[in-house]
Amino acid sequence: MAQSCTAERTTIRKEWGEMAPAERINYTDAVLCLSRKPPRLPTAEYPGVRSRFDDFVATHINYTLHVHYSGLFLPWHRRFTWLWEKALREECHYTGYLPYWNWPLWTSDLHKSPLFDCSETSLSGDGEYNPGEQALSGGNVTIPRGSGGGCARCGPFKDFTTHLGPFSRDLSSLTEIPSPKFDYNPQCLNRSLNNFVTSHYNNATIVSRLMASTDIVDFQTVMDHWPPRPDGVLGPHGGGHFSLGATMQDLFASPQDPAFMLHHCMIDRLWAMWQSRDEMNRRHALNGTTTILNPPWGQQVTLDTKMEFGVLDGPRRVGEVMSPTEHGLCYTYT
Ligand SMILES: [Cu+2]
Repeated sequence: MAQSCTAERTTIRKEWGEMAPAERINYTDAVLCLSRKPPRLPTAEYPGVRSRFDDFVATHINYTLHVHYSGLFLPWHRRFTWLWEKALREECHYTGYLPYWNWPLWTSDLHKSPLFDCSETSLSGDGEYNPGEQALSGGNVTIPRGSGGGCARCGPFKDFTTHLGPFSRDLSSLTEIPSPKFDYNPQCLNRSLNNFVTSHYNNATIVSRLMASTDIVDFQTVMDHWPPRPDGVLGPHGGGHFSLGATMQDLFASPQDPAFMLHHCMIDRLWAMWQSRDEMNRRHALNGTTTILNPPWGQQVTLDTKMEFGVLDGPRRVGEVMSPTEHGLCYTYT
């Protein structure tokens, strides 16, 4: 039985920019450390999994078709990011807690943000300019190209190699994990900072609208589909993914961008804040199924729905993660 989460024991997750330079380096060092540790997943079944870092990527790939655009999105990623924080601390000497990317602070220019300014205390920055990168128009999204499009060549992740993906962006009629599944495909970290995307989808107005959501259906709609017109199919969740480049845009393999966990930490923060403003109606509010895009035949998520985490953790009931201060979780946000 876990110790109860008292006020003194509650850990505080901070915004990247409010962490001291040494704390940020402690974080990126720990991420690099995980990328050098051996994996727990078997290489025979998972040829592309070469490190402990890749255990997290492959686990995300494994459950992608259940935990996105579904009723499991918020609960599953809450536990996933918490397991990441735990691994950094227990396996790689990280002494802090998971930082978050507070989007509206840096929408005017990602290149100048402490997250992506390419300094030694950043998460690396833009990629090299790739003249071949095109504007994106797929489905209902049309967004101009970003400013990079090639490999990140500065900052802590300048030599970082990703091993999994890339996956196609076409989500239609996916019923199983598509190729390249878990194939080994070494690539550099691709970045293409996109101020158009972040300023349209991650601004303060959208965050306020998200926090003003009247119920969980509304909250999820804003998160993934706001603004509703004319090209509002991204929402702040998709906005964070599409403002960083190809690695982060990959629905399956996006945890390979070191900014992934900070983006999802912000999503978790906003969900936690929104939940705490109306305990009665929001603490246990769920909506959706256990299948991507909530098909009519999907199974509705309840507090008793089991979530899987592969080699990272045992199965967890959704009800175990509805609060960041219960069932072994014990954190809050600045
Ligand atoms: Cu995800």
